[in-house]
Amino acid sequence: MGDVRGDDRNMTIGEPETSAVGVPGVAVSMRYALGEMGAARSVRTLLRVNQADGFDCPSCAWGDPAAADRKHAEFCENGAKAVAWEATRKRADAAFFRAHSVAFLREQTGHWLEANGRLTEPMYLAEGATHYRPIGWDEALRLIASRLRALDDPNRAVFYTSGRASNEAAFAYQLLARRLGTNNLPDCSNMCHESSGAALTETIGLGKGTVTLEDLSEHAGLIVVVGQNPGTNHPRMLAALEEAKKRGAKIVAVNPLPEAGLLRFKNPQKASGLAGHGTKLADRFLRVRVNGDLALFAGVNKALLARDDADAILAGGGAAGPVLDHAFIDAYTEGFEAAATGWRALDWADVERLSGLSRSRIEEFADDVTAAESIIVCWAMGLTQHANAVGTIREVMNFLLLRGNIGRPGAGPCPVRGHSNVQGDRSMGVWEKMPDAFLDRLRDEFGFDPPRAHGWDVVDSIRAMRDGKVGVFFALGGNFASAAPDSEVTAAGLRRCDLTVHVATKLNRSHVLTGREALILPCLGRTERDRQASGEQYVTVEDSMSVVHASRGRLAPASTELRSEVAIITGLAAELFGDELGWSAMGGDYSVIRGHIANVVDGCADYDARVSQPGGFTMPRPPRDSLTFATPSGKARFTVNAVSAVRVPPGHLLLQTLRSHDQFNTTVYGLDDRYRGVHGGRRVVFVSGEDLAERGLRDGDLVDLVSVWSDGERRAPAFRVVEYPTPAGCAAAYFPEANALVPLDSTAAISNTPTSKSVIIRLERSVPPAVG
Ligand SMILES: Nc1nc2c(c(=O)[nH]1)N[C@H]1C(S)=C(S)[C@@H](COP(=O)(O)OP(=O)(O)OC[C@H]3O[C@@H](n4cnc5c(=O)[nH]c(N)nc54)[C@H](O)[C@@H]3O)O[C@H]1N2
Ligand SMILES: Nc1nc2c(c(=O)[nH]1)N[C@H]1C(S)=C(S)[C@@H](COP(=O)(O)OP(=O)(O)OC[C@H]3O[C@@H](n4cnc5c(=O)[nH]c(N)nc54)[C@H](O)[C@@H]3O)O[C@H]1N2
Ligand SMILES: [Mo]
Repeated sequence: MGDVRGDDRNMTIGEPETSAVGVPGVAVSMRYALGEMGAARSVRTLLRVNQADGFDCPSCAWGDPAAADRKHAEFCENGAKAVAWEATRKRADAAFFRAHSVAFLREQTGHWLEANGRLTEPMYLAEGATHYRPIGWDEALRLIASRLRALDDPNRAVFYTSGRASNEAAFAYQLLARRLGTNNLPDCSNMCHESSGAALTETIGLGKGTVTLEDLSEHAGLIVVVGQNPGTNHPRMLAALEEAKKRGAKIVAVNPLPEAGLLRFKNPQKASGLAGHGTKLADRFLRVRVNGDLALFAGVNKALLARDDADAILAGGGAAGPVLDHAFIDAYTEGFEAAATGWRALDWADVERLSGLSRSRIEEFADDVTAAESIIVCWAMGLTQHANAVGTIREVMNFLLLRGNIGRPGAGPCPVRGHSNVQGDRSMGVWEKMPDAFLDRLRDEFGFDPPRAHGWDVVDSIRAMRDGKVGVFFALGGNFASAAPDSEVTAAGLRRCDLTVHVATKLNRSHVLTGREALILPCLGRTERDRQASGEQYVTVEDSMSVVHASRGRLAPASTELRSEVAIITGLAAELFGDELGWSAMGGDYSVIRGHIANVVDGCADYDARVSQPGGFTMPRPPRDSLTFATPSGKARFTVNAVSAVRVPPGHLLLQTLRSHDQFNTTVYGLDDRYRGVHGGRRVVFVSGEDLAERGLRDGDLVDLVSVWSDGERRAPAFRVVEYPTPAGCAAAYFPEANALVPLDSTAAISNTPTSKSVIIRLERSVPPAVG
């Protein structure tokens, strides 16, 4: 495949940077925007990003400041790249598909495929054909409907969602799938924050975060940033961290890598950020081993408990010590004693070995904790994509509960979401196992019985494809082939389907790893005007802080043939089911969908009126709003999490796969990872000097990465070694180049999330191809 060959002929490696953003960031975003959009269009478009009357940035899910506090330019370098990527003037039109066979396209890199620009009209690949050819919308929708109708079981259809779909599109989409009779609604969240949702639902009865932007910038005494690289993936978060620092909050960063964005920040929105050294961010940097976080948090919890026990003795006769919030624990939680027994029995030697941190470092962290009135823990993929991810996040919740850090200002869990509307898609019912209460309301609203059996998530969908159980694979956005684990198994699975359909803005690898027949349906992006029967439409989205608000595109669509995601879904549904549920009214006027959302989705009463307020409204979060927990007992739960970490056989390394600064997931904007000193290439593996010396390898050598798993080995050839300050025994390489190494069956307990941050590999010197 194209991504195996790579595009790295001119790669250079320099020193990693020690601060994020500042002038280079702004200059880079403008250069990229100008290249894709031209000057006037760049300025006009970028000024609309995240404004109350503008569109929601299609990049990450970070929250927006209150409407009155928004800056003139409320976007970051990487948001600007995402906007320019969508608003580009380049086109992959019918002539492009005439010129290039699918076989040729399959050989190109993902970077090359997307760089051809926006898709312009529906394209169809007939069985046995070598090229995609144009097809009319009516014919395309009729074809999909006929293939869906022909399935002997609706569960032979799979409906994937990527997290960019609006709430209106997501709601209509899940309705279509359930009306058809299946809960096969895998989404990108299965590979992302599923572990967070599982741990939070179990411990606090709500599968998402509880903090607001103001909690971070204005109230928290201590902010712990774990397994997250905000300088690249949530750059606007740095502004909130900077504000927190200014008023005296402390920041602790927990990461195997000294990421530039965790160390210092130069604010591009301020004159002082354009010169000078910027703000120091992390007060303490804990260089944890990959997958060492469960041990670290169990260790700090043990330390806190020991201090509390000691205080109790000093106070004489069992009086409660001040270290733990016993009043909170007694009133609002259950399970404390069992958890405490576990911490007392925990051996410091195990904590040190598994976390890679000394006891004294962890005791220092405990000092930060006891000094802080209120604590927020932020985390992302560094915690969620491990075998023990759910246990790790439960232990983070133990950490917060011990001092009552929830349900008050400046305190609580903050899983920082990825895709701009991934949280909203879940709220709207895109999930293979929505609870019965939701399905009951769906039944009452629409008068049909939704299926109750749980559907397939991403990993189970791939297994089903592999086993020939999927007839139709339909994707609302995303790039399933490149984002999913075990690239070759996933590719083979897609090719076993009868029909693959992709609603997309740009060409990607998933569109060229096709079923027997395939369709590409080009849609409007966030930045574009959306006009339907009742006039101009807006859509709604939910950010990481549970704020729901409107998003309005203003640009002329990339092609007159594009349809909105809502129009495509409601059009297909009308073709499939006729108009019994009012599909054409929904497609013609999105407020009709919002009316249904109000009746079906929890916390959305009066939805249409509330989202049209500037800044929107916040979804209910009972743990924060009223210290109520929707657990079986009504209390927040302490859990017992046996300390563990992946066992790495001698001579092997634990590989994490991560994002460079120049990509949005599988979309590669460019070949630089500026903050880590990598320029002009992506096939690199970061390894510590100790591990290189042990293997007789040097920076610049070419190695194959070989992953080992019970079902055999997987190989990703020809990566350039980069000596890097990662802990000994750990390595890193970029997603999606390294996805071929992630075994399909290597998933997190409970959440079934692929273990993209815990892949056991060894390095083998690459054998240069024989010259012939
Ligand atoms: N520009 C841009 N923005 C994005 C994205 C993008 O690709 N580009 N993607 C979006 C999406 S969908 C998501 S989910 C988020 C992802 O946001 P992140 O989670 O920040 O993304 P990753 O690059 O996967 O980075 C993971 C971080 O975790 C660290 N890490 C790895 N393993 C461990 C571990 O075992 N323990 C600890 N403590 N740390 C570890 C890595 O060193 C790295 O700093 O970003 C969103 N925003
Ligand atoms: N090894 C490894 N694998 C990972 C991860 C990792 O850290 N390591 N991270 C995982 C995570 S956190 C996630 S969220 C997934 C991401 O998985 P996906 O969401 O499936 O992948 P993306 O790369 O975000 O999808 C990009 C494609 O979306 C389409 N697109 C863009 N905008 C729109 C739009 O407005 N509408 C429509 N219909 N299509 C649009 C474009 O065609 C583009 O090519 O990957 C996961 N995979
Ligand atoms: Mo994600």
